This record gives sequence, structure tokens and C-alpha cells, in this order.
Amino acid sequence: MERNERFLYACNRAPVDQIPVWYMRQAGRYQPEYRKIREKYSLMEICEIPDVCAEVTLLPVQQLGVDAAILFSDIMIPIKAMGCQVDIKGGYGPVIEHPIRQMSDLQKLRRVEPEEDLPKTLETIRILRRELKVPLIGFTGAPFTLASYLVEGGPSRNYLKTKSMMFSSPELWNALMDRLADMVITYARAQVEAGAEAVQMFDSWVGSLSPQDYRRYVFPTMKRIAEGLSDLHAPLIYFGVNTAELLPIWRELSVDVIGIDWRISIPEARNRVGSSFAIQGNLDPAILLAPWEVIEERAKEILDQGMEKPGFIFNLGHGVFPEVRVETLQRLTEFVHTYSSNRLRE
Ligand code: 1CP
Repeated sequence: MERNERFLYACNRAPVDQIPVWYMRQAGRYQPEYRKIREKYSLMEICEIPDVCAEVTLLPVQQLGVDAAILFSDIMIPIKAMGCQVDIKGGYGPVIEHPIRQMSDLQKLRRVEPEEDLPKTLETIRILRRELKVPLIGFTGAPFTLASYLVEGGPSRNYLKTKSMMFSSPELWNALMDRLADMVITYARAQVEAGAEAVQMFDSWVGSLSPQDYRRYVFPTMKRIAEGLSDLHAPLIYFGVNTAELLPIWRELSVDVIGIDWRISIPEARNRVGSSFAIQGNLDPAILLAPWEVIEERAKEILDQGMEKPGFIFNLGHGVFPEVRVETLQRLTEFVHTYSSNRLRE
């Protein structure tokens, strides 16, 4: 089989013969094979053993026929490399032993040297590039979302401690954003140098901010990151949940693809960001638990909207739930491909 580069064409808003598709959290607990590997290794251990990590990354590509692989890792892996004690508790999420609350906590964070601090991740990427016939997406958390774990100490509902720091100690907040931005730039660059062909920045929780506060407390950092990576020769994808009201600001960022959730329609997202971005999304992942007829109807709607302009990548609006059946994602992938290629031939 020849290499399939549809995903990269769509990122660059070039014409494709069918719509590319991949799924956030496409490697994970909905797969019996993943659960079996997790009986033997923790998530952190998988990330430390390149053969196993590559196997977990490849699994959904082989099983589902998706058009891109995403490196199996977690947004907290480079945070660990910064010298922070991170534990990922299954079924819960990352837990930070000493959360960042003051300047002295921040000063303990080290600058990341990927070749020295994250050699297993880079080796996994090199293995994957040899094995894959589809592009490999590298990824990183974006500073606000990373900061939410670092400051709260774990998953959160309201981000109260994070927002308190932002509103009450802007100097500390800016210093934290700066440190994280340096890491993001270095880490994304290292992943691309090792063989990743696109980079997704997960800003999953940034939708908890008002547009004014996003503009003031996060946007300057994101602008610096996007500009710092503009020579990368790999498309940059920026994704967050509940970001409909932030999209007019994202319009000013030099990224290539905007990832959206199901709370906004694709035409409206295009209205808000303008015509110089590809769009990725946006099926509500809960729909995957509905009968097939419902899934098909919703997927068709998304494809009809997405295909109005070049530069569309089918995905979910957030990650796959563990309750989803593998067969459902197989069938959906096949549907996205056949429905879109038939329409494109019309
Ligand atoms: O195929 C893939 O996409 C899997 C690779 C992957 C990715 C892209 C994992 C493995 N984590 C991530 C990114 C990640 N991690 C994000 C951004 C994407 C998103 O919003 O879902 C976030 C917020 C995290 C933090 C995290 N890690 C959580 C969320 C906690 C919360 O605040 O609600 C959880 C549950 C984890 C653990 C984790 N990471 C990855 C997996 C498969 C799991 C589940 C636990 C396990 O299998 O042990």
C-alpha cells in the first residue's frame, strides 16, 4: 500500500479524494487489546517502552483504518520531564504531588531538553515513522490546560485555584505561561524533528475562560507559540472544548487547523475564524452510543457541512468514551470514507 497523505492535504486545505478521519483518544480503554496491555503496564510505563508505545499507537490505525495516527502519550509526560512529580491515576487523571502555588514552586521547574529528558518518546516516534503508512500526529498540552493541572493539583471542575492565580497574581501567572510556552515550543519541534508530521495542541479546558480573559491572560502566550513554530513545516492544530466564543480571537493565530467541539456548527465556526484555516471535528462523542441510524444521520450532516469548503478533517468533538464499541468506530470510519468519496465524485 502506498502512503496515505489525505490528512496532510486536508490540513493544508488542498483537494482530497475522500475526507480524512481520525479520533481523539483513538488508542484507549474502548479497545480490548489496550485493556489487556494496561493489565501489564501503567500508562506511564507504556510511554517509557517504545515498542509497546508504538504498538498501542498503531492499534487503532490497523483496527479502524483511520487516516492518521496520534502518538500514544499524555499531556503530562513533558511536565514530568520538567521535574514535576506526576502520577496518572486510571479512571481519574493526572495528579501532581506539589502543585504550583508561588514563585518558588515555579523556580523548581526545569527547562526541557527533549533528546535527554524524553528519549523514549522520540524513539517511539522514529519507530512509528518506519512502520506507518499514514501521517503521525505529535501533540502537546497548551499552557492554560497544562497550568490547570499544575495549579489545581489534578482534574478540576471550576479551575478556581488556576483562575485565582491568573486574576490575583498576574506576574506569577505570566511567568508560568512563559515557562510552559518554552516547553511547548521545544517539545513540538523535537517531535517533528523525530518524524511527527503534524502537531496538535490540546487546550481542552481553555473554554472555561471568557473571551476578554482569554485575550488578556492566554492569547499572548499562544501567539508566541504559534509564531515560534511557524517555520516547522508541519501543520499545527489547535483544539479546545467549548471554545465557540473564543474562535474570533483564534482567527489571529498562525495555526493551520482549528479543532472544534459539537457546540458550534461547522459553517458558524468557519464564519468566526475566517477562510484561512482547515476545520477538524465535531461529532458529539456521546452519539457513538446511539443506534447506527442516528450516528449515520449526524455524521452525514457534519460531512455535508465540512465538505462545503476544502480543508476538513472528520473527528469527534472530544475523546472516545471507554463504553464505545470498536465495531461502531470501524463502521463510522468506513462511512466517512465512502460517503465523502461518492459525493466528491458527483
Ligand atoms: O489516542 C489517543 O488520543 C490517546 C493518547 C492520549 C492523549 C492525546 C492520552 C492517553 N492522553 C492524551 C491527552 C490528554 N491527557 C488531554 C487532552 C485531550 C483531552 O482533552 O482528552 C488531557 C486533558 C489529558 C489529561 C488526562 N489524562 C485525563 C483527563 C482528566 C480530566 O481532567 O478530566 C485523563 C483521564 C488522563 C489519563 C489518560 N491519558 C491517556 C489515556 C488513554 C488515559 C486514560 C487512562 C488509562 O488508560 O490509564
